[in-house]
Amino acid sequence: MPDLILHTYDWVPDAPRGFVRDLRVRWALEEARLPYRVESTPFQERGPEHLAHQPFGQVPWLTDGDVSVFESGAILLHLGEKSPKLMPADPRGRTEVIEWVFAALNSVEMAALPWVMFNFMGHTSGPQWEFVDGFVKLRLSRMEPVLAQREWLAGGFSVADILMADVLRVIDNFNGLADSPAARAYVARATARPAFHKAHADQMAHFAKAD
Ligand SMILES: N[C@@H](CCC(=O)N[C@@H](CS)C(=O)NCC(=O)O)C(=O)O
Repeated sequence: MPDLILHTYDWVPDAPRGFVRDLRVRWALEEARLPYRVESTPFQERGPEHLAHQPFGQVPWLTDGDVSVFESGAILLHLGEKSPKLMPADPRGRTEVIEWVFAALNSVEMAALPWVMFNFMGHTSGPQWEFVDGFVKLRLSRMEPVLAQREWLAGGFSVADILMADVLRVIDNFNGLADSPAARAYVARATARPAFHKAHADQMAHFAKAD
């Protein structure tokens, strides 16, 4: 039995399928070819067992033997220690990956999340929308020259790219990368990887099982 267990919901509504953050973890596990299995936790009832592992009642979390990790960024850094395919071992390379992991989550996803929610609610006009949209556009405009100059964020492909590409692909889903050709090309490059395809297909199949 593999020690690595990815925990995700047993079911989610159609809209977020293909975007639930367990995909980030599946993707990393597939890139590194680490053996793992998936266990489900109820979407409807988030009981004490769930909250003991993920205090916000969210997914994903990962158990690795008797270690339990929540937050997709923390999970990917944990997995990064297990494979040079996810994070280089040398201190400089590691630090570069870690900084881009935080940038993906704390600089780009932080701006993208309200933008996605506004889109989801169809609230795409008016001063609040202009503010949120301007914030995302500013972040994208800063990412554009970075992504135009390199294939991957920190040398070779790493967990930083899994996170950044996953964040950008949500923006792309609402056509938010129309003026960001380098970001679009980066998302296309990252999601062309076989490990992404497997992770995406597995997530879709997992939630479909519960329909
Ligand atoms: N910062 C967390 C966010 C986790 C998160 O938002 N998970 C979503 C699924 S993608 C969730 O569980 N949503 C249900 C909820 O918030 O109640 C992470 O990156 O792991």
